Amino acid sequence: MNDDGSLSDLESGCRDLQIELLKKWVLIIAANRAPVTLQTDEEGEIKFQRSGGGLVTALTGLAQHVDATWIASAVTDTDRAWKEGTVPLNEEGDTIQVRFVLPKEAAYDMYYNVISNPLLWFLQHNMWNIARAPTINRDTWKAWEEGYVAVNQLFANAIAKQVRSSKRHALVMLQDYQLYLVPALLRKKMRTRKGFTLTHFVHIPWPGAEDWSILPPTMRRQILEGLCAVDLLGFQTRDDGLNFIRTCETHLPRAHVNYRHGRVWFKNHSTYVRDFPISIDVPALKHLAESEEVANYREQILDAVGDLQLIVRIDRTEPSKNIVRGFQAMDELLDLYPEYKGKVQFLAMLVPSRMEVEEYQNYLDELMAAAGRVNARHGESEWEPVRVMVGENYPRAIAALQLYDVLLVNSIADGMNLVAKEGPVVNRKHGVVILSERTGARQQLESGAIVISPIDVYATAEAMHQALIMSAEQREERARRLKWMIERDDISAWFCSQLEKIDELNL
Ligand code: GDG
Repeated sequence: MNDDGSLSDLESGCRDLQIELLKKWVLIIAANRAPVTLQTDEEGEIKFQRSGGGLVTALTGLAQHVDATWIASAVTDTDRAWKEGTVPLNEEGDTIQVRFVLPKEAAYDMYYNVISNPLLWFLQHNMWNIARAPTINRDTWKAWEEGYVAVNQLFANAIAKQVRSSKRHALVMLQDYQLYLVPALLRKKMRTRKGFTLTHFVHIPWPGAEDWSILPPTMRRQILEGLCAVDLLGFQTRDDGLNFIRTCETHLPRAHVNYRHGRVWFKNHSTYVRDFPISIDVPALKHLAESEEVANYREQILDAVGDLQLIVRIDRTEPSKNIVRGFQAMDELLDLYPEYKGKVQFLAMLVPSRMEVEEYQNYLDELMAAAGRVNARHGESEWEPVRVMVGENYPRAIAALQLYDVLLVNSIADGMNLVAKEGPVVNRKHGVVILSERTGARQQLESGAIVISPIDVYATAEAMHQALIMSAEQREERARRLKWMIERDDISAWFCSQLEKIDELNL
């Protein structure tokens, strides 16, 4: 916004393009999760609660100009019973059509809890220790065929139906690693290249070609053939895109690639490969940060922490977030600089994640033990160095982000990491961000953060020390820079740059 509250030229130019394009076309988004959660209340009425996630927000405000449908998996009985309909996005009356695909529970379980997580997620975050795991056996193949392939087919069928039901050209935007097979299945089903433009955005890292070699050739080929049916394939970073091209060159013999132009040709179809770093909804985040609810949590945290310096992390209980090494770094910090005892508090706010998967259950135990170890080694009667809060509470997480002196983001691998973008926008103390070099966020935020190797616990402890003693001027200069960069490229810019690319490439 300009000072007078009007949209800047760039924003309004982009908004015009979005409206112009989307007025002529219909928009179909397909993602594993819906933009809302449905719950049946005591009277038996269905209540909609908007889920987080930037894409929904990017659409809000445009929704009045756009004929948009969101296709997702039904997860609960309420989803299954409801099937499809119009869903409110905000109080201003913007709506979106939501349509569920209805996999059988067993199929969904295999697609989600065996193949998507952990097999693909672990592969793409370099977390398999292949001397021991994964082991692909009959059950995995069954999960592939009857889970992953089957659910992807359901998505392709639902999208095809939606495309056919519209007289206008459709822009189909697929999201993430659960839906890698959909593009090829959809093309097969439609039997024509006309009538729709197909994009896919991969939210998680795309590792090197050699990492993909741990998958059996059939699975790998199906994934790559799937993605090579897309018109515009988006990744979080340039490196992810280059890794994808290299993976096709290595593992898809009939593909032709061009690195300079970011293109892959396969079976008479060309795919453009580009990076679109995802971001956050800055105005919505600021609005929440100003709320009374967040203010109350802020008071609670301040009461508990007093005038201690605060190191904060906010994550899902997810091995790729590297929470255990974060605690080990705190341990190392207190060994190296005992003067911090009683002066610094590490606050970890953790959201339980994927508790159906064994690796995640074990990781929660492991990280609690690691926190306990630091407290047992360094704690004093009035002071516990590490506090862990486990539970889902977004407003409380935002309150913690307002108060950090140091924000620790030390993921082993991370597509982007939105916490690294939320922190500098809401923080009130010119806090310092410690950022893993293996996050997508590094591509944009490197110059305002202290960058570390996530494996190096010693360097992480030294980075914490450097951040804790940094001069007020330096803190302010870095914090301002980060905030400026994040506010400039928020979620609307992410959405818009994809539409601009589609327009520019005439897709
Ligand atoms: C994947 C990729 C990529 C925090 N506490 C709660 C809560 N949060 C919010 C955070 C943040 C979001 O959840 C987590 O986003 P991340 O980007 O950190 O991580 P992933 O969940 O792994 O997301 C990632 C992202 O997709 C987008 O493309 O950046 O690399 O792995 O906004 O503040 N949300 C809720 N309750 C909480 O208690 N609902």
